Amino acid sequence: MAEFGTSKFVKKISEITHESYVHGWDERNGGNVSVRIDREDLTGFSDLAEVKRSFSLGFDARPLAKQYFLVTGTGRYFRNVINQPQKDLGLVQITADGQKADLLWGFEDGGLPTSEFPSHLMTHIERLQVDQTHHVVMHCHPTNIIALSFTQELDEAKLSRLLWKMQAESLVVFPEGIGVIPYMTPGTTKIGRATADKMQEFRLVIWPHHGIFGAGADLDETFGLIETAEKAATIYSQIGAQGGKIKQAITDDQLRKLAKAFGVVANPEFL
Ligand code: 2HA
Ligand code: ZN
Repeated sequence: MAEFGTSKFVKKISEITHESYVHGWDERNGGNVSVRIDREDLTGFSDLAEVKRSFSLGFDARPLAKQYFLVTGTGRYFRNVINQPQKDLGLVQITADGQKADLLWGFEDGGLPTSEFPSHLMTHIERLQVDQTHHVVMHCHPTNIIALSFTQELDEAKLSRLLWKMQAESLVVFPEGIGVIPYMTPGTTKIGRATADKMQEFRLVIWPHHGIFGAGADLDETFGLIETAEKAATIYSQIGAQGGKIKQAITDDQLRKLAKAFGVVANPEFL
């Protein structure tokens, strides 16, 4: 394992990318993560005074002007981040005019932020409107969620209810349900806009035939959110593997009791 310096964010993002890889959700360069870091939490990054390079963002990120993001690099492999975080991660600051990102640390061998950086930043903008504690956006390729996007209708109510009913945990962890966008070409501002629009209502958004986007307060919470949805989808796959016949299931009434017991409000459009 590499020396992480003293930033707790570099250590944590390295651990989470490795875990996601081990789960099988980040083949090759699949997946990307960004963490918004508050100014007072920048301790542990050496020498932030100098702008090393600048990247054009391709959209107006003015709502995030001056904000700092630790982000994975385009083309980089999640399985490697833990061994070379200074190459595969970069700390950038959005410029005052919202047009560019200034590199302050990392990407030491010439790297650039993930191709999905527009989707990440647009999502950060929307999540901040809903919840100021939100700092993390994570994208990866969880196998069973992707499989669902082939076998199920791309309908938010139906997908949310299916995932809620696969285990008692789902409704408690994502009571608002799960969003879904139509299939689109990745790495574009168009898919970024569609994802961010869904993030006004949801913290999880399925990219059909591709993967998932999750958002949350910190890396543990965001990864846990994706893990919970993928666990539910895995149970659905296993039910299929066991013959697909459901003898007994969680009822709507049981979901309502669950929500009440855990003090969460289930999306009233879905339940
Ligand atoms: O970072 O997963 O969607 C590679 C991808 C693009
Ligand atoms: Zn992807």
